[in-house]
Amino acid sequence: MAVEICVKAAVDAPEVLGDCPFSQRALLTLEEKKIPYKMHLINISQKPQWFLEVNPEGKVPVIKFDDKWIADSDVIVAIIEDKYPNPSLSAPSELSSVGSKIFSSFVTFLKSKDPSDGSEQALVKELKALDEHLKAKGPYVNGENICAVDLSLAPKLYHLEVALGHFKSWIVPESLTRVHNYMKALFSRESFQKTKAAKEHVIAGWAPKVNP
Ligand SMILES: N[C@@H](CCC(=O)N[C@@H](CS)C(=O)NCC(=O)O)C(=O)O
Repeated sequence: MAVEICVKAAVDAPEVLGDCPFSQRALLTLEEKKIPYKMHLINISQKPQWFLEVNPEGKVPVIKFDDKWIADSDVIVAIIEDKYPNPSLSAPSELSSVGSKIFSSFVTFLKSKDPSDGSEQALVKELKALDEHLKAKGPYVNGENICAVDLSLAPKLYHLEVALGHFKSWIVPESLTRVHNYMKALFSRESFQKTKAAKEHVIAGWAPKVNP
């Protein structure tokens, strides 16, 4: 029986895949391991009763294994790795912190209305650190092969590119060539193309947070 997974529907089009980076991370893991799955799109502003019954916290993604629904992308990815070890996506534990502050720095900068609050510089600092890491170890975080850290970062970098491009006309500095190549490599993978939210849905998802 195919694995079942609940992911976010687009906020402005509940019949299509939405803009949740944690949902995409779980989908990317399934795709990279070629695990068949059945996807349920959850309208976050009108969660179905059956979904709240299996997952009272109400967050996506949740995945069903052995008749049990499991929440949280960290837990989901660990269980998938355990049950389906090939191809391995695991990486040494010291790599789990690579790029781990990029998403929160991006959100702070995206929401910032004060150009002098240092939020842009804070994001650039995190992206520079990633660039340095990739220079030493790339093209992916753990070298030649894609790993779970990349699959966590990929949707976040996509949101960063789309949302900062749209709301602030901002792009990752050209000097960070390894980050640019990394994003290109991630975004062009078949798994990413199959699981990404369309740009307009990413923008619609962030709009209420940028202009509350
Ligand atoms: N730590 C969770 C975060 C999941 C999460 O925040 N999901 C958001 C969508 S991107 C959600 O379900 N929000 C709906 C809600 O909080 O009601 C994970 O990694 O899975």
